[in-house]
Amino acid sequence: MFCFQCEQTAGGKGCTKVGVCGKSPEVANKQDELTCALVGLGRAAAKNTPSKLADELMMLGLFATITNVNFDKLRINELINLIKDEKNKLDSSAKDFPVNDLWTGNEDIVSLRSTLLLGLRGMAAYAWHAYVLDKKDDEVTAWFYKGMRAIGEEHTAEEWLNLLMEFGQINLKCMGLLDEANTTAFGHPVPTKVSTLVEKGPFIVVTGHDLHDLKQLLEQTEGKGINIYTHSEMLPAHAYPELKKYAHLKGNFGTAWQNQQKEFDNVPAPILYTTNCLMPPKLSYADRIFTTAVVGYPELKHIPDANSKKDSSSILDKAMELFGIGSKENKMAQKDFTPIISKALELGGWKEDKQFAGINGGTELMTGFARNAVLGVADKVIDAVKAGAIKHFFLVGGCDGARPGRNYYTEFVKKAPKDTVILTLACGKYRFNDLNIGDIGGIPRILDMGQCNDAYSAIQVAVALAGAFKCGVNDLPLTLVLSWYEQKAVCILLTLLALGIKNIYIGPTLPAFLSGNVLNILVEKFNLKPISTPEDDIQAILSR
Ligand code: FS2
Ligand code: SF4
Repeated sequence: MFCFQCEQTAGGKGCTKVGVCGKSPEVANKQDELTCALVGLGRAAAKNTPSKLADELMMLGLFATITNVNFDKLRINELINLIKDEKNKLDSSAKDFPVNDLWTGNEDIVSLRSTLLLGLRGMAAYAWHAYVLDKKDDEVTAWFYKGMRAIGEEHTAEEWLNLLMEFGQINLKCMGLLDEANTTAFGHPVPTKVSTLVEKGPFIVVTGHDLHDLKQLLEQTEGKGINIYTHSEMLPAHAYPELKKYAHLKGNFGTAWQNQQKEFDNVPAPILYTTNCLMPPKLSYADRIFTTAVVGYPELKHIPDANSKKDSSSILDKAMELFGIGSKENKMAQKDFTPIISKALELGGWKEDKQFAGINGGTELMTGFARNAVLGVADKVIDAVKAGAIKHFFLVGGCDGARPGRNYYTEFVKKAPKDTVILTLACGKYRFNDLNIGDIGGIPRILDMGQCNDAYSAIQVAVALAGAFKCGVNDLPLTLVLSWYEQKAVCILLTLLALGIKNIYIGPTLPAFLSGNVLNILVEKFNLKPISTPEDDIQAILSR
C-alpha cells in the first residue's frame, strides 16, 4: 500500500504498512484500484454522455477514498464493479489507469497529480452533500470526468499548475452549490447558542456533515421521547431554522473527531455516522455505531436507502442498498432510521442530566455566523474597523487532529489581541470554541461560520468587505491561519490560491504530497507560510 493523503501520514512521508488511520493494506489497494477505475470512467465519458448512475459513482467513488470514510473492502469492491459496468456501457475500449503508475514517477509530477486527485476527492464530498439535496451543477459534474482523465495523462508542471488553479475555481462553484443547497433546504443560519448538557433519557448522537440525514432523523424521532445531539462537524446544524425548529435537537455532545474513541465509550446511546471522520471503533461501543451512505466499516450496522431491496443479488439493488444510488427518478435519498431509533430506546440514555464541557471547560458554544448573519451586521463591522475598534480579523479554521502541535491554534486564539476578531469553521474550532474571549461593541470575538464547506461563507464575507473598503482581499486586515487534516482541506486551499489569496498560514505540518519544488512554487507565488509559534506569527501578521 501507499497513501500520503492526510496530515497524520506515517513519518510525515506515507503509510506503507498500515494506515495510521487504521486503513488496512487491502483496503488501501482496493481504493487505488477504485481510483484507477474512475480514470477509466472519465476516459469513457469523453466518448458518450455519462448516465445519472455514472455521475453518482464518480462522486461516491471519490468520496469513499477520503480519510476516515470507508474501511470496508467489500463495499469498495462493489463500487469498482459498478464503475466498470458503467464504463463499459459508455466505451468498452476505455482503459483504467495502471495502479502501479498512481503514486510513482518524477517526484514533482507525482506531487502535482496527487494534489489534483486529493482535491477532487474533497470536492466530491461537497458535490454529494449538494446532490442529496437535489442540487447539481453540470460544470462541476463535468469537471470530475475532466479531472480524472487528467490524472491518467502526462502533463508538464506548468499544465498541472494550471489544472490546479482551474480546479480551485470549480471547487468554489461546488461550495457555492452546497451553500445554496443547504440554505434553500434549511434556511440561512442564525447565531445560536448551543448547550453541552445531555438531558436524561434516550438520545442519539449524530456526527459527520450530512444535514439531509440529520433532518430525516429529526423527523423520524419527533414525539418519540428521543433527544438528538450533534457531534463534531454537525454542530453548525443547530443554526439552520429548518433544523433548529425541532425542540428535540437539544445540544452538542463531545468535541472533534479524534476524541471519539474516548468520548463514545460508556455512552448509553447509539451514534450515527453520516460521513467522515470515522475511526476504527473500540469493541466497547462498536455495537452502538450506525453508518449510512458512503461511510462503511466491516461489521458495523448500516442504514440503507429506504427504497432498497434487501438481499437482492442484482448489482443495482446492491448499489441502492449500500450507497443509496441507482434510482431511476431524480429523488433525494430516503433513509429509514428505525434500527437506530430502537437502539436508542433500548439503551435508554442516562438516568440524570449530565453537564459536559468543551476542551477549555466552557459549557456553551455559539455557532451560526455564516455569510448572511455576518453580512447582516456588515455596517457595524465596517464602522468598528474604521473606528479602530477592530484591528484585524483572523480566520482560524480547518480540521482538527491528534498531533500535539495542534495546540498552536488554541494558543493563537488565546493570544490574539483583544481588538481582533476570530472567524472559524470546521472541526478545528473545538480547540477554542468554548472560550469566552468577549466581544467588540456587541460583535462576539469568535464567530463560528459553520462546517469546512462554509469556507464559501468566509470567502463571500471577505469579498464583501474588500468591496466596502474598496481594496483587494489581500489588502484587508484579514489573515487566514489554517489547520489541515484531510482532502476537503486540500480542495479549499486550492480554491483560496486560485482566488489569489496570499500570506496563508498552514499547519500543523506541511502536506507530505507537496514536493520541495512544488512547495517552493506555492511559497513564491502565494507566500504560503508554515505556522511557527502563535506569538511570532501574531507579531509578524500585525506588524505587516
Ligand atoms: Fe473535521 Fe473530519 Fe470537516 Fe474534515 S470532522 S477533519 O472530515 O471535513 O473537517
Ligand atoms: Fe495514512 Fe492518512 Fe492514508 Fe490513512 S488516510 S493510510 S493515515 S495517509
